[in-house]
Amino acid sequence: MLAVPLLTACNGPLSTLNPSGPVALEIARLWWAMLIGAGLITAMVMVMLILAIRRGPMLTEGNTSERRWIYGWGLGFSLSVLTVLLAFALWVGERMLARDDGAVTVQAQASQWTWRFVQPGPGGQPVMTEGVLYVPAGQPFDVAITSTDVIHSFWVPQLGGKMDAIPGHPNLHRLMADEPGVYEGQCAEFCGRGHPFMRFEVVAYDPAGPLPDFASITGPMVEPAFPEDVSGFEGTGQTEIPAQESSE
Ligand SMILES: [Cu+2]
Repeated sequence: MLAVPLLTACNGPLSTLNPSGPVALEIARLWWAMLIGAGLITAMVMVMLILAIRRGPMLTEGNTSERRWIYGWGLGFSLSVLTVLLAFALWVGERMLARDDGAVTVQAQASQWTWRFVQPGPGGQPVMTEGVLYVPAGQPFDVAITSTDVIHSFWVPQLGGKMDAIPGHPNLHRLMADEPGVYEGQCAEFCGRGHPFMRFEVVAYDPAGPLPDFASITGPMVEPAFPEDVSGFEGTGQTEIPAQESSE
C-alpha cells in the first residue's frame, strides 16, 4: 500500500491505469483487485513474521495455536484470497471476448517493423493505412490481428489488453474507445531490433461527425491482406469489413 502514492505517476498514454474504454476499465479493476489481494497476503506474512520473531519457537507438540496459524491463515486465508482473484480474473476474461454482435471489424497486420490497418472509409469502402487505425468512438470494434513475418503483439493500453499477431493465424480482439481521441499503441512482443519503434495510434472519431481524412492512407487495398481461410477464428469468424454509412 506504501506504493500507492507512487502510482500517481502511472497516468501516461501507455498506462493501463488510465483506461479509456470498457475493456481497459475491466483490466484496470482486475489490476487493483490483484494489488489489494497481494497486499493482504503480504500483510498476513509480515504479521506472522513479526509474531514469530517476538514470541520465539513454539515447540510444544500438537500446538493448536500453531496449527491454527498454518491451516487457518497460511493455507485458508491465502487460498481464499487467491480463489477470489482467480474467479474475478476468469469473469473479466470472459467479458473481454469478442462476440458475434455485429461490431465493426477492422484488420491489423504487423510486419517488421510497422503496422498496417484496414478499416471502413468513405462510403464504407475498406481503406488501408499505415501506423494509424481509425475507429468510431463509443462503439465496440473487433481487430483481426495477424503478422507477415514473426510474432508481434497488438497493444493499446488505454483501450485493452495485449493480443499476439501470429503469421497465418488471425486473432480477434474486442476493444472500444469511450470518447473521441488519439490512443497510443505499441508492439508488446520483442520482434527484432526495430521493436522499440513499432508504435502506432488509434484515432477514435465521432461517428456523428465527418469521417477523418485518413491522412496516412497508403492506397486502396488491391489484394486481401489476410488469408481467406480463417477457420479456427474465435468470435465472429469474419474478416470482411461491413459496409458503413458515410456521414459525408
Ligand atoms: Cu515488436
